Amino acid sequence: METGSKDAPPDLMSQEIIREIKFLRGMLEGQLSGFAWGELQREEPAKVEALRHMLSVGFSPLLSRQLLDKMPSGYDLEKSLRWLKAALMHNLHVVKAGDDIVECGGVYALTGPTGVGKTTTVAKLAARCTLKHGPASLALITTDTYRIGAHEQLRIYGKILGVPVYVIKDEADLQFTLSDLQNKHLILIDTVGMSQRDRRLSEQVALLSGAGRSIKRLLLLSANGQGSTLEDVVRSYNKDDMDGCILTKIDEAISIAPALDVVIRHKLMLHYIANGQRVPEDLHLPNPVYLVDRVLKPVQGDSPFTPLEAEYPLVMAATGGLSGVEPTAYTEVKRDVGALRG
Ligand SMILES: Nc1nc2c(ncn2[C@@H]2O[C@H](COP(=O)(O)OP(=O)(O)OP(=O)(O)O)[C@@H](O)[C@H]2O)c(=O)[nH]1
Ligand SMILES: [Mg+2]
Repeated sequence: METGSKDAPPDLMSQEIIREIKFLRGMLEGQLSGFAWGELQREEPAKVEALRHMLSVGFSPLLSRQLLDKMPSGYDLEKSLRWLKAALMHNLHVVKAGDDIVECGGVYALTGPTGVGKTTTVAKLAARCTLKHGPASLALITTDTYRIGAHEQLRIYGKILGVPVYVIKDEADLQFTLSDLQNKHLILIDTVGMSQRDRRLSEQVALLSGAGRSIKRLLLLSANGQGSTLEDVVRSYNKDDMDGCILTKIDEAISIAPALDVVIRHKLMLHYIANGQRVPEDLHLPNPVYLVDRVLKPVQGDSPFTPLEAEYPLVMAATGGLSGVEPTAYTEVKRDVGALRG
């Protein structure tokens, strides 16, 4: 292999050397992962099968590896899949019936990227609340003053339900409106759809955190989104400021693994799932048994995104390797899945 010409300036030469070292390192990691995979396959075939299954349904190599590392040795395939289901359920935090938004009340802002279903979900929640506690128990607020006619969508829902809709312009306006609505059981704030890469996102955060009455923030994640995009959304919306999430468009997702993966790894409390456009029918409290059952169902048909048998070690190598090779993890599954052993 050539390591640059003698005449190349020193900066260019060192860049070339670094590139080659990286290339060699990648090759070495690939080979080591191949060995590790082969060894694991010999010693723990059921673990490898479970790992392959997780990857093939769309879980990230990071979560797959973290869970499989915790799986006790010596299980057969059936037992390992049962353990996997239990571990996923254990790590999926869901709101239980009776503790949900409609029941408990409060002030909730629904945030998230454009078109994820914020306004529709506000309408679904509002309809539920109206049915349960009456229209007087509820108020709707929208911060969407940017786009022409944007608040009309919410106004129409408000009109149908007999619930007032307030359009607020700034922090002071929000504060004033909230203090006027102290007697309401539930206040839902529909926010402007914004790309997670939009710099105005910090303005939105300031608006919501500046208002006096404490506003709980829920992040809406579209279950049909790609794993890395969902990851980017959760990071940009600062998961630590969030009081949980709602998964929308479950009905459109071929696999809900990327969405559940993000929810599990970031320990987001899952409040609801939405599985269609109908208001109010297509909103449900999350059922972990159903979700985990569905997520582990093999993805139908051939997908060009599913690795071939021989490619699994490469996938693991490219994303941090098998056990023994430290992943560049930004989060960890910290809850003790060890409690499930035995
Ligand atoms: N299939 C499906 N469609 C949904 C779901 N939730 C919302 N939608 C549809 O997604 C589209 C966008 O929904 P909106 O509620 O306007 O989304 P939004 O987040 O308010 O959009 P912006 O305000 O533009 O950011 C509409 O056509 C909804 O009917 C769902 O769970 N499943
Ligand atoms: Mg909207």
